[in-house]
Amino acid sequence: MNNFSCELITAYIGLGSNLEAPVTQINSARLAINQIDGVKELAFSSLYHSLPMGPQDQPDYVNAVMAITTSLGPLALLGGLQAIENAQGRVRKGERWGARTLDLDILLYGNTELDLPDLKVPHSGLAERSFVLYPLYEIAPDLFIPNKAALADLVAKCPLDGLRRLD
Ligand code: ROI
Repeated sequence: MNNFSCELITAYIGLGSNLEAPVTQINSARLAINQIDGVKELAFSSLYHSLPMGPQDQPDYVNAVMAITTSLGPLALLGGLQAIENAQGRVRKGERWGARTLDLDILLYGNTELDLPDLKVPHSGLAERSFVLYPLYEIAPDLFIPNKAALADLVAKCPLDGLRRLD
């Protein structure tokens, strides 16, 4: 690398919402992510309707996955995503796995494996979450999840759990 070029990483972001017009939340987040300096959209999955994982006394979710290229490091990218969550009214309550207007997770950051207090990639819940695996498979069927398996194998082992594409 030199001063005139910088590495571009392909990263995948999971989007989820189950409060305050989830489809609008996801579409607004997509626009906002495209406005982050150093981020460019490569692909965006269909929107999916999913049943809540975790506490069941909350509304169903809308989920999607976005592929980007980025010149940002993983923590700078995380900061940009958290600023969007906050701008879209995310309230961080004590409750684990509660309802939220917008959740933006870095699922994968190139082939990097990270285990930091604020960021674990590949995302730790990925293999068990149909609402992440199926949209990801839609836009990147040949992906290999670092230190895990081929995405296609993870998808084959993961029940749909009520996941369906929105039309
Ligand atoms: N459940 C679904 N279906 N979709 C999500 O995005 C989602 N996000 C979460 C928890 C609360 C674990 N459950 C979810 O953070």
